[in-house]
Amino acid sequence: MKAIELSQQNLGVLGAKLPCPSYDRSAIKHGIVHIGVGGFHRSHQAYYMHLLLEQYQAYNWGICGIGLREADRNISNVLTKQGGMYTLITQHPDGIDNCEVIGSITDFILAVDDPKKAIDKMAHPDTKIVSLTITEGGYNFSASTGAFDFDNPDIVYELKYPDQPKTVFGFLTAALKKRRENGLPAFTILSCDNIQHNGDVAKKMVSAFAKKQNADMADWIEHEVSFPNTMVDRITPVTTPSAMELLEKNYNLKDEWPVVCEPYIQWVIEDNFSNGRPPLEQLGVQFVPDVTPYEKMKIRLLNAGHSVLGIPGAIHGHPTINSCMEDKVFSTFMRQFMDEEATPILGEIQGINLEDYKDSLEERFANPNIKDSVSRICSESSAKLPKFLIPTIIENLKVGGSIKYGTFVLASWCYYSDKGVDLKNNPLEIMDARKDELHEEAKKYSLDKLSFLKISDIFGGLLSNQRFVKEYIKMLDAIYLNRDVRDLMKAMS
Ligand code: CS2
Repeated sequence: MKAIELSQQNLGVLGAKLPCPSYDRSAIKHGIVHIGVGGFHRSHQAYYMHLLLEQYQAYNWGICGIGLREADRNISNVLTKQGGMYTLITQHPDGIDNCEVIGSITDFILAVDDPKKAIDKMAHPDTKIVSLTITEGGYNFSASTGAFDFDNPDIVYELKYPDQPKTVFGFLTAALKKRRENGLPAFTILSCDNIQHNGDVAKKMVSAFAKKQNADMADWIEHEVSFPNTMVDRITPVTTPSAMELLEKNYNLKDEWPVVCEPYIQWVIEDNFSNGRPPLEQLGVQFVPDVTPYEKMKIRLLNAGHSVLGIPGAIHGHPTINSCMEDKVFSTFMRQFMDEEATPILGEIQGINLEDYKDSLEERFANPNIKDSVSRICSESSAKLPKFLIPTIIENLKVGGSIKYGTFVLASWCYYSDKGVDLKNNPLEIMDARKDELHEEAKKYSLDKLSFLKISDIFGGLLSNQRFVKEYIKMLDAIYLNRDVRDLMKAMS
């Protein structure tokens, strides 16, 4: 039997097989324009908006997706073909998969093809929020100084030609300018990336760009645009062909790009919006005056915990995070990192029992049904580690705390970047915008043990800290000598 394609027209037939949107999708207005529609946006924010539409008829809060890069062409094609819809497959630890069709995204604009259309959409009176998942690396700042990178060629270009934007900064400022000219209120810029103080960082970067472009506009942005800080959480592995096969087998449904995720979901947001917001508190989203403790806890435990497993895990040959967790040596090492290095720095977090939180992270990481690849976790480590792990090491150095687990992960990362193969000589799937540079520096190990650490915008001042350097060299030598990180991790616990 020919599989049924996911489309508005087929929802009637599909609705008999699995939950599908019951709201009138043609009545949805785009209160939200989202830049960076990847798996995470679709398992998290778009899912929340879908629930608001289902349960609270929030017709003003539908989503129009925007892709800024050529690399977004695939998602653009699939979503356009499927009327913005996709299936969300929630994978429970007991092996049960819940599948439902999500309908909150109803349009998609590929800005590389039509920048004006994207600007007009953001400048439309219905748009109240422009939200972002542009990854940790998308904010265009130097990891060590935090300053906006004006040397980026795309930034140079769009500063010269403001009506031909390329990056998120050019698009946001062009759209805000248009709103101002049209007498419309500014939209909120809602960052949903894993960066501590993501709203403050977004504000700092947008303002730096705007100041250079047009001081008067920068002033308007300063006063009119709000940038709430947020903490977002839902583990969302890369979609593999098995997800498509599952839908075809169980529902005779052909979805070209479903999303898989864990059951857990959390969103904490500072209640500071320029132009209204959806009633997300109805769904358990937490609105708080200050998101700092939550984001710090999540980034320093969950995201760092992932890297602590993922980098040595890749070298050892564990394919997924759950396979790392099945290996007692890895799970013990990760928990010790959390207990001895991350927790003392976090201190007390009001209203949260950190022991329970860490226990729940262990359970989530161990979900055998999720199969979150270590290659996804290690991807873009050059942007992630300066936010997830290095600050914990720096803060421990300041107070004389333990640094051995964190340092071991950085030394493993050098080895990983140098060798590019696992213990059995299988090539590692390394995805990092700075992959070549990392490899070049790492492979100088036999000539200069500190070469990797000299990439100063990643490692900041670590190179000048004697205690750190001593520990790092000791670990690096042990890893190069022994090759199997697992033996060393076992000896450390
Ligand atoms: C992961 C995150 O990218 C990573 O390294 O730690 O994608 C993580 O799965 C999410 O932040 C979970 O909310």
